[in-house]
Amino acid sequence: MKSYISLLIILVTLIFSSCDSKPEVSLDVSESALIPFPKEVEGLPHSFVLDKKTSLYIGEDKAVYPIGSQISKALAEDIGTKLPIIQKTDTTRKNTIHLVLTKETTIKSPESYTLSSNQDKVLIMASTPEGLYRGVQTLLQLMPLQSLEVPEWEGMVWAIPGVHIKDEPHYAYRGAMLDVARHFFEVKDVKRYIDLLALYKINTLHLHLSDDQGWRIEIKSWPKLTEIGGSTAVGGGKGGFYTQEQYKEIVAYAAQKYITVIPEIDMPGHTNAALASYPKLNCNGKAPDLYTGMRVGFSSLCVDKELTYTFVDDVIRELAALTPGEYIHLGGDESHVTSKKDYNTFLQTVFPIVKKYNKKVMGWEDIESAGVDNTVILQHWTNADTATRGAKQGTKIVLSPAPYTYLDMKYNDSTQLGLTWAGAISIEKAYDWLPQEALSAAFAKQVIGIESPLWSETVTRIEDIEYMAFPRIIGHAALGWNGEPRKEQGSYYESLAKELRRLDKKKVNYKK
Ligand code: TNX
Repeated sequence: MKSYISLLIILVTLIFSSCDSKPEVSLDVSESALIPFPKEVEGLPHSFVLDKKTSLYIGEDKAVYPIGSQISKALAEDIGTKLPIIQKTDTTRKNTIHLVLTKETTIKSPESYTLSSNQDKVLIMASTPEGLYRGVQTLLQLMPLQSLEVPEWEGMVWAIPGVHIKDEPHYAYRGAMLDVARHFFEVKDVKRYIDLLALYKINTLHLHLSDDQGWRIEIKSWPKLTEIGGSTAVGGGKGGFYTQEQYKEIVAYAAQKYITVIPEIDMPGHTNAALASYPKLNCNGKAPDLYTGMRVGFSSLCVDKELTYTFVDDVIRELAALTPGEYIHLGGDESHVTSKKDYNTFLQTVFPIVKKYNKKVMGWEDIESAGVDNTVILQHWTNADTATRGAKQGTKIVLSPAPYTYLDMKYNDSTQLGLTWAGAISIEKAYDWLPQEALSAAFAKQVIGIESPLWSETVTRIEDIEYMAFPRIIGHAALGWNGEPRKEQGSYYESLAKELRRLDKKKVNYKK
């Protein structure tokens, strides 16, 4: 009995001393760089202090486990130790971080979440794993860049400011497009881009998989597309392509970050690489040479040949099987050598093929002339009248107006990389525009979001991607989440200035 009592005394002392060992910290949330800025943020007086005994409660839903292990890993980079993951819900415990799936949320978007933190715990709640994932990105942005010195406690701590956040996106579609056709990028580079996009709650990656200069996705029924069509790039480099296995790996990697991949096979124009791979696809039966220049608008599939549609059917069938997302992007831009009549006939034959494989059509605004409906997403890039004609037919619209969103445009005259046809795009210009004014107000409801295209004529390495994309794409992500630039004096730019330190830590080659 006596020994039990002394054991109890020892235990109680231990518990108290471990409580004592937590210092009080009051970090102000305004010190954090929150981008996109959440819809509602209220600062609370007491911060949550992480230590070696902090644990992560993630509930029993299996879908949440990968999110838990991603946070644990991300925090480990700072605090040097991985939080233990507990597959239970018990929000009564102190010194805990919780991911809680709940049906009781009043907010409707699948990406909405709430995040509260105080001295006892951090609680992220959402009605979907996706919402939890977006909330986790906010939590990571609340972590200070360095551990804090707490003098009265004599030591360094990692803390998260006390806060109550309620958040949801304005636009459901927030995308990035990467052109892997003009220059090819390895799987690891695409993954690195995905990692960076996810930090800003971007949820769609559109891969431009084929163009005049290269065919980048293995199609098993037409192997020469990659063997020949994938063998070079702009400037005559070595090219490359994704095997279907590698492509699935990209899709799965993106899915862990709740990013949907939309594959694009551009047609009927931008098809020289395919035409060079198979003489029989050409109207005259002769294959053109591979093309390594930068011109656009000179190639077309042969609209009158039956084989063209067998080809397109095979490509879409194989691509649809690799695509968990709803949409396949058919390109459709700049078909300057296809007559308008042929262009429309071609697309009217191809739209039903996409439908047959249970996918929906996305295309550049140009495709509206073929007749489009409310299942179609039109991507507006250069001609508001064309996009408006599509919107009148009921389509959804994604905004990629070139003068604001084209990441391949130079920042200014002295930018080494990039093109100039849509004008220079400074960091400010990328952010300071009103998506709801891109088309007439009558169609504002059909606008589902914003996408930032990065064409790769001049971009050859991941460092170049990072340079052209960052930090402009952060502005696009914020615009897409908030719906408009935040008017509060300096607020976005102040956050961005802090955020750049986080990009430094991640060794991102952003534009200074
Ligand atoms: C226009 S945008 C294109 C691309 C080029 C890009 C260069 C669009 C639908 N077509 O083929 O790569 O300009 O900025």
